[in-house]
Amino acid sequence: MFTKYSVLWVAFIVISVNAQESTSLNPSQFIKIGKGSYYIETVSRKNWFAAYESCRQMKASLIAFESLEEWKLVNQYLRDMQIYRKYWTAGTDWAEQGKHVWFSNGQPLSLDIWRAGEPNNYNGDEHCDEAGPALAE
Ligand SMILES: [Ca+2]
Repeated sequence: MFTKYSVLWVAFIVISVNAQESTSLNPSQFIKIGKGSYYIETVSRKNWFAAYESCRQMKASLIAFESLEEWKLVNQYLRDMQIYRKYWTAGTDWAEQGKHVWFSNGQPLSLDIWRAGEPNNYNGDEHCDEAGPALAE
């Protein structure tokens, strides 16, 4: 079985080529949560495309949750680490407005895991879906 490598990247809402900050990617920093391996970037804020590009450089992808269980495990980890920031997922409706899919596998978003308002198209030009841990459960 292949290990799935997923990245949770702190979200930077503005879609701008100047939104990038340098970061030193270190694929050895993937951590095991449940059956997957995850890289959690909390410092370098990037727009969705720049974040995705950085994921691909590490042969990973922005996170596409496959099950409620995966989402619960990841968010429990984030709460345990006191990480409450919103992060990018692979969810987007760039291909067809209003139809949100996981960009990494083309599957429609079907899990009820989103913060209020998401998945959305913030400001009419964002097209990308952030997630983040609830403060308590
Ligand atoms: Ca959004």
